[in-house]
Amino acid sequence: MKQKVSLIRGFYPIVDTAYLKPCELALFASSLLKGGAKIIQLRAKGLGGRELLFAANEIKRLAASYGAVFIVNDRVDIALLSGADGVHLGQDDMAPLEARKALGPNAIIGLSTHNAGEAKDARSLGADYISFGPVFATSTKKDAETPKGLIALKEARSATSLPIVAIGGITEENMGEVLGSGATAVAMISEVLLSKAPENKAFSIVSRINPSD
Ligand code: TZP
Ligand code: MG
Repeated sequence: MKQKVSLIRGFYPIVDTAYLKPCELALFASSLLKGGAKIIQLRAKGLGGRELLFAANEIKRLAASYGAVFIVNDRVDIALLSGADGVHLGQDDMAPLEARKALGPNAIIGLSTHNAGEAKDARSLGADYISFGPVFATSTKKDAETPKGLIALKEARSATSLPIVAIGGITEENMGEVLGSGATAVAMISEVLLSKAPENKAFSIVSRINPSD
C-alpha cells in the first residue's frame, strides 16, 4: 500500500482549530469530502489528546467512507490510535524515521520544509512527501516564516522528486500558478474554512484542478 502516497496530489484541505471549534472539525471535513476532497488533514494545535482523538476518529471514519486519505498533523500517537493514513511532521517534531517505526511501512509521512536544502534532505530523513511554504503571506500560522514565493517553490521542485504540497496563502485564484510552479498539491486552510459554503468551494477547486474528473 506504499503507493498510497500517489494520492497526495491536487487539493489538500486542512481542518484546523485556528478557525473551527473542536466540535466543528468533523462537520467541515464532511463538507469538504462531499465536495470532492480526496485528502483531509487534521491540524489542532494545543487541543487536548482526548478531544483530538475524538475528532480524529470521526474524521477517519468519514474519510474512509469517501475513499479519502486522512493525515494527522504533528501527533504520531493520534495518527496511530485513529488509524489515520499518515502524519505530517514539522522540522522539530519527531523524525520521520521514528514516526515510521510507530506507524509502519504503509503510513504516509509528510515533512514540512522551507527551502531547497530541507527539500533535498527530506527523502533520506524518511519522508514520503514534503510541504513547502509559506509560499505566500498567511495569517493562519502566526509563527510562519516570511513568504518564500514561487521561485523558491521551483527551486524546491528541482531539489527533490518527492511530492510537494505547497502551503501558505493559497487560494482558488492563485492555485494555478502554484501548481504550475511545481507543486503536486495545494494545501488550503483559510480559503476553505472561512468560506460560507465549504462543500461548494471544495467542488469548485477540485473541478478546476481535475477538469476531467
Ligand atoms: N504552514 C505554513 S503556512 C501555514 C502552515 C500550517 C498556514 C496556511 O494557512 P492558509 O490559511 O492556507 O494560508
Ligand atoms: Mg507540526
